[in-house]
Amino acid sequence: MRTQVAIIGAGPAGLLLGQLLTRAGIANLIVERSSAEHVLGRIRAGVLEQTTADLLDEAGVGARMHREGLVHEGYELAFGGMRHRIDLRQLTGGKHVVVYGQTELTRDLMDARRAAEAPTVYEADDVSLHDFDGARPRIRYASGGTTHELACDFIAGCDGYHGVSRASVPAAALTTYERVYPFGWLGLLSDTPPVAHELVYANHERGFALASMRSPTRSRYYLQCALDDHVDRWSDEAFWDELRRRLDPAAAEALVTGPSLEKSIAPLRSFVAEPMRFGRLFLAGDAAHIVPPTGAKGLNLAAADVRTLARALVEHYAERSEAGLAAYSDRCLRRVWKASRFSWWFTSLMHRFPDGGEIGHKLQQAELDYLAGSRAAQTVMAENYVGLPFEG
Ligand code: RFL
Ligand code: PHB
Repeated sequence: MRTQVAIIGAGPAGLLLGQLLTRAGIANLIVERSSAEHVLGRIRAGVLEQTTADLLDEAGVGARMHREGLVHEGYELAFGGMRHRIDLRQLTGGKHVVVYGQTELTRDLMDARRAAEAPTVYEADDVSLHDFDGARPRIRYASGGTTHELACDFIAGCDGYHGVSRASVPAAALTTYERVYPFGWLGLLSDTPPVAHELVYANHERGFALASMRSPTRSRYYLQCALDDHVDRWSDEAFWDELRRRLDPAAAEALVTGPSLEKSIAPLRSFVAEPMRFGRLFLAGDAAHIVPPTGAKGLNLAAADVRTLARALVEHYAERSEAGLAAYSDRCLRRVWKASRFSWWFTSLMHRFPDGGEIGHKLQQAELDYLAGSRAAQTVMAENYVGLPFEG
């Protein structure tokens, strides 16, 4: 068996890369460890930068996002019992974000892939990568009780933080940078109207809270929790009570509660692996980097990597040029580090740190107060939140 680009992982990075390559006439095969249902069952990102939305259009999968996605021109910061609006449109010269769930985006990409009859192997076991430091890379995987080998020109490692791609690179060839935060996020999804029209990020002495949404009738809320906490310890009632305490009084009053559809805890981490290319293996998305979700950047960075990789591969096949492939890692990492910095900063500003003490909380309050009164500070925040422009 042979293809041009073997893609490991059918998350948003792998599916979007596959779609862009298929449209450009470049043969690709995706191998995914889980089932399609499992991939769709993971409740994750909700906020798309305008550049990500534009890329979905370019990939021909933007129609439902335009119909059902919610355009947000601002969001609110809650602290000290009040809410302060960050006006994205005014502060960035007309930019916005789109609230559209990762589940929906993944479903659109899966549908497009099926319609294009591009091959995906779900429930692939024992995926392994070979000879990617030479001219003839191969991948091997087991499916339906048989071992398959696939020769290819390039391998795209889109298999997330725990995937096999990054782990296959010799340790000495990668430098990794990591910070694990001393708390997690407990998320709850419910078929209740969102508490506000826009997202509310709350800094409270009991911990961070986020009010987000998936649609006018479906809400997504998060609470900062301890690292060793467990979902079983949180009844729906306990979740709603704690959320009410952390939101401003007006939001707490307006909150509509209901049974949870899903509850899960995610740890928070900053992680970057450098470089993002090793021979003919290219890492993209969470396989190469993780950001804490506070800045809503993870999915957007995955899309930005894929944009750069797809352009480089198209250029390679059309013009026999190595320039884009050679520049891939540096180009991506410049954006990755800026998004990592923003995500770290926003996380540090909004969460209660166990060892931060009272002074930590006071300093956060001062910075939030400054932010609320300074257009310059708000502009910095807004231009990072909507997504920095692409360079080159
Ligand atoms: P994924 O989505 O993890 O997909 C990787 C795929 O690879 C498969 N895989 C393998 N396949 C074959 N062989 C192996 N050995 C394999 N090992 C793994 C996996 O099964 C999976 O299907 O990575 P990808 O595609 O890079 O996409 C990244 C995004 O999913 C992630 O960055 C975002 O979800 C992060 N994120 C957010 N990003 C945003 O831009 N905006 C947000 O609002 C936002 N909110 C969030 C988030 C992530 C969260 N959690 C749970 C970490 C909120 C949360 C709570
Ligand atoms: C979400 O809706 O899941 C979401 C929104 C904004 C974030 C993180 C997660 O910063």
